[in-house]
Amino acid sequence: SREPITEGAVLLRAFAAGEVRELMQAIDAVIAQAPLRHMQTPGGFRMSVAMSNCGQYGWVTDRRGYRYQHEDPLSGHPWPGMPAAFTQLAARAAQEAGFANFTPDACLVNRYEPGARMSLHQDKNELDMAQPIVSVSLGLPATFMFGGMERSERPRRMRLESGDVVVWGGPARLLFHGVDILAEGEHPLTGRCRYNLTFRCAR
Ligand code: MD5
Ligand code: FE
Repeated sequence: SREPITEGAVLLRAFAAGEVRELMQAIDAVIAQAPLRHMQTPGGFRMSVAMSNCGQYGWVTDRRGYRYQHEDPLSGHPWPGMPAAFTQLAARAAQEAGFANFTPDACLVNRYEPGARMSLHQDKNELDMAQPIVSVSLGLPATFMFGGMERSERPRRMRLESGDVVVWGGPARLLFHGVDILAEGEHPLTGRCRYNLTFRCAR
């Protein structure tokens, strides 16, 4: 089903539900090459979400700031390639939401364990804000929060479950958003974790 969330954002409920096992296998292959790690914010805090990347560019943060880079700072090698199953899913989802020819060059892999969260932020390290971001939720459910163009706006809350895909484009591309503290749980395919894939056009 295609459910509008707010102007520019579309929830494709269970869009990837039939592919969770295959996507998790592809994630395992990516993180075998580029391990999940807790990055540091520019302010010196350790992120509770563990992250890795695949594709031409990867999103990183450390004391020097937020940026995209071609190499994994842990290894000095390029990030693993984007699995075909990822590229195809992202393009199909974007198409469904009205964005033809979406070809992401970056995929951020987020792993939330119980207690992990992501505080309100905007994604604005990408060059072309006309390109949407496609987000795929896998495993344990989470409460996603999205607000307005200013941090002060009180966010709306929405439950995201395994296989749900959200396409954030147009006026929704720069909304403040985050993920509430993940609750305890166990999922048959991901264990005690929620994974989120976010597909972006970085350059
Ligand atoms: C997550 N990740 O569930 C989310 C999914 C991140 C992040 O926020 O930066 O890794 S991406 C949701 C998103 C992307 C771009 C814009 C908006 C939401 N939005 O305008 O609300 O781990
Ligand atoms: Fe974000």
